[in-house]
Amino acid sequence: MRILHTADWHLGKSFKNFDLLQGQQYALQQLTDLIRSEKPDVLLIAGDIYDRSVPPACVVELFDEVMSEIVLELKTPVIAIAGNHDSAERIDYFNGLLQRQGLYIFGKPGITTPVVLHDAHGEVHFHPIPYTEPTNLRLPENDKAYFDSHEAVMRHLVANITRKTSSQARHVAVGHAFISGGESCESERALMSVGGASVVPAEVFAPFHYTAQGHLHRPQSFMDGRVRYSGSLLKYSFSEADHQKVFLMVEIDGKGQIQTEKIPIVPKQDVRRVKGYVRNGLFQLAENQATVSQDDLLEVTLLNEEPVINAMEIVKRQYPHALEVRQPNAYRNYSESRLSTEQLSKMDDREIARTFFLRYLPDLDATHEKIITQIIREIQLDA
Ligand SMILES: [Mn+2]
Repeated sequence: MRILHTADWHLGKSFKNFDLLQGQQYALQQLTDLIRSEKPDVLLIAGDIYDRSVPPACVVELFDEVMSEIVLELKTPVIAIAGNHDSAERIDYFNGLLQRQGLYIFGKPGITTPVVLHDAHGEVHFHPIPYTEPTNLRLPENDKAYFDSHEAVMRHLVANITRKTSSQARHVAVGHAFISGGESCESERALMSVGGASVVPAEVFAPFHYTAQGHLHRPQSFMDGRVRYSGSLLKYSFSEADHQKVFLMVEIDGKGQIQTEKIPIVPKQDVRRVKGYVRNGLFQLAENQATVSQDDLLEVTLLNEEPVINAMEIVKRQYPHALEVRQPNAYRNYSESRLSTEQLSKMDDREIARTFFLRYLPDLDATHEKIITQIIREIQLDA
């Protein structure tokens, strides 16, 4: 059986106020094309379908369109779970009706009846384990107390599942957890945990032939590749600039052995970190930098050793999608040349202003000085 594994779509996410919906649509078009050409037996979405618990209507519409195409038109069943960004209750709406069409979407925890699919070797049981906060689930032995860690919750949920599993079938879990030793990045919202740890050891998923995980946005694997993160649909922070985002094609054979293939996702606009200078009011990339597309979403580090005023505006003239401009060297000399409180107390407002402007505008002339004096006088009159 061929299983297509994806996660962390975060539909509706914006990045530094830049709306990513078109980029998400572009990536999902690649997904539907892939399903059309490769005809996998099932698509798994391991949580964080949406970026927020109440996504805007246009975002729900995109998900609706993509699901209709995959499930109704391409006749490929989808098994999806809620992640920590999704609302468990909302994701669960119409669950019963949708299942009849082949869209299995689970929000609430504690499901012990698997979704059963067949191939030439027999049954494959898919076990959805939607994201659960430890404080959302009461202890079985004491219904007034809650679980105190993600590991305890996951061990409990997996034990409930394995108690009922058939040894004849092959088993695939779909989860959304932070696995111990996993590499995280800036766009994953920390998991809720009360005192206890938020991480879950990979061994907890040992009973399954394969576990399709969501939550960590870098593709990575554990336990000889039997527990895997597909990673997110797009790069959602500059800390992911070096990631290659993928869809995972997972082949499970008759014995439950796994083979995986990474299918790269081509971004509509890449997210990159670049270095450069502003000289004579123009931005230029540092010499060792690879070429940058006008469309790329950029974090720009200026190497100038003096502060650049309006740096963002200057960079954007060349790269309209610069989302952040950093100036780590600009204030390096600042503390040495800084005036002491004592020095400042001896200066009048005009002198302080003049010293400040001279730092940034070395060619301050008499006209500028006159304007500064005029403004200070007006402020003093107002006060
Ligand atoms: Mn996520």
